[in-house]
Amino acid sequence: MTTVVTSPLPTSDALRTRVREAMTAVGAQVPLGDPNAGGVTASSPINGDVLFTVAESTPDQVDAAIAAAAEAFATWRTTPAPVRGALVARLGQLLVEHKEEMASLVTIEAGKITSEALGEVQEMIDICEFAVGLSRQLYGKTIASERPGHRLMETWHPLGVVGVITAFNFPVAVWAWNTAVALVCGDTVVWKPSELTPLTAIACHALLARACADVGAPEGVSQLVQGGREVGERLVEDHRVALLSATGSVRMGRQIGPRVAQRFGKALLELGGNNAAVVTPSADLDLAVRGIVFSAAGTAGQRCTTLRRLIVHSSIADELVSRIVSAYAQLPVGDPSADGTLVGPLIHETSYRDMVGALQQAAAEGGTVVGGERVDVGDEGAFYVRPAVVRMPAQSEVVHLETFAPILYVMTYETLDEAIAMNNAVPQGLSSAIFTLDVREAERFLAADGSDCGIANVNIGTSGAEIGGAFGGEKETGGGRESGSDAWKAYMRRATNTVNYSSELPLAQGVHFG
Ligand code: UN1
Repeated sequence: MTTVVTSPLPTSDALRTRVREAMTAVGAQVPLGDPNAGGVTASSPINGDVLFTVAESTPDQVDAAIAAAAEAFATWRTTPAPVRGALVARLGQLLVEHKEEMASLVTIEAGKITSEALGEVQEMIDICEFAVGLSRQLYGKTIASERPGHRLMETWHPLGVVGVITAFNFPVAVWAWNTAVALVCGDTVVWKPSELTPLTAIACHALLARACADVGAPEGVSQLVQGGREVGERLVEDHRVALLSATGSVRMGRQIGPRVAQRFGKALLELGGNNAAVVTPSADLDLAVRGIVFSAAGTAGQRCTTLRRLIVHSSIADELVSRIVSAYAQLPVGDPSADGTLVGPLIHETSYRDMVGALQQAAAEGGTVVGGERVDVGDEGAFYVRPAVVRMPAQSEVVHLETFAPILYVMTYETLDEAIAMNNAVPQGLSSAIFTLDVREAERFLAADGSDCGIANVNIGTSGAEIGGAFGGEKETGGGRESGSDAWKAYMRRATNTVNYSSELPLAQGVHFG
């Protein structure tokens, strides 16, 4: 039996009060409209109600935001990188000071449980720290020249205005991955957050504006525009946007990628995932169950890194599934802001309908569904579900789809080759994992003919990556890399420089000319 931990849910008035308190604490001055006014509606999946409205950016405002970012770029790009780092350091400090208020906004707008919302803000703090260090390490290479008296090197320079389009499920961290790195790289940013999370965006932006004022950086380095597809399209089409970094569905990426390429802009795409974990006979099942349950049911299945497919050796499948099912039965579902809740709401009704549709299709394709029911929280407008485990006879059509909800499809395998082939058989290639205590199996999974994903883990789940690594995936996931490692290179332009300090002019490749 699932325990619903909170009844009744907080009222809309209580949620509005929490929003006002958090916004005031972070210094966000933006007036929030009446829930019935037009514009971008700020609702909460906690109870499904519209809490406020936020003005949608007009085409002129989007144009002005891009122009202001382009203007700020002219001075920001020549500001020394460690000085740019000081801005990001200040942003990081402000995030530390306001961690709880920011997390509370994430919980209200995205429905994340408190611990995960705090984790998301921590992810912002972490990337700020990383970017500050990076601000002293934007290094190029010196390469041995084939010519005497010549120096051959690479230098990295700021790229320009970076357009950032983010999704509802990581309403603040993904902005921070892009913005912290872009700012130290000398770029300026125009951000279009998800229409579902306008408030967290206003709060982030207010903190960055404060950081700019505190360190004397031009406020124009960061711009916020609000709205839906049309607003995003302006960023996609505008030649002043040198890099468009977009997180969202494969469908969205298919539209954005070619259009940015058409104008020879750069695109960094972080699209869907359909992540699998392979569990081999040698696996530590206690550890595997914990990793699987967090990855599959955490964030109510709404991470792009969520574990959606379990590929388990036939000899341990029954035991593993029964342990997962009993762990699921103990997951408290309900108000994400209440202590003890582990599974919060789906973002909206469409998500719930998609989940119902996928489970029906899975059953039609021969699947056995456990869980997946809607949980009654006493509010018709909110969509809470029990995470579902579905035993599938094979990896059929529905398993190839990414349904943004807590559905874990379980399939069995006999040989590791077969398991790896199943891992790689979906169109997306974001994250993957293997649970094994056999070093040969682990290494095989990570090898060139192993997992084809951008992330491949051993003995941890598919979600919850640290910021220090590059984040992103292959195939329909879009190929982009954000966050740590050398992902910064996507935010800069590279120049190859050859300096001749001799008094001769030897040509490369031994060419003689005159
Ligand atoms: C996303 O869902 O778009 O690895 C990002 C994770 C998080 C980021 C997820 N650090 O699950």
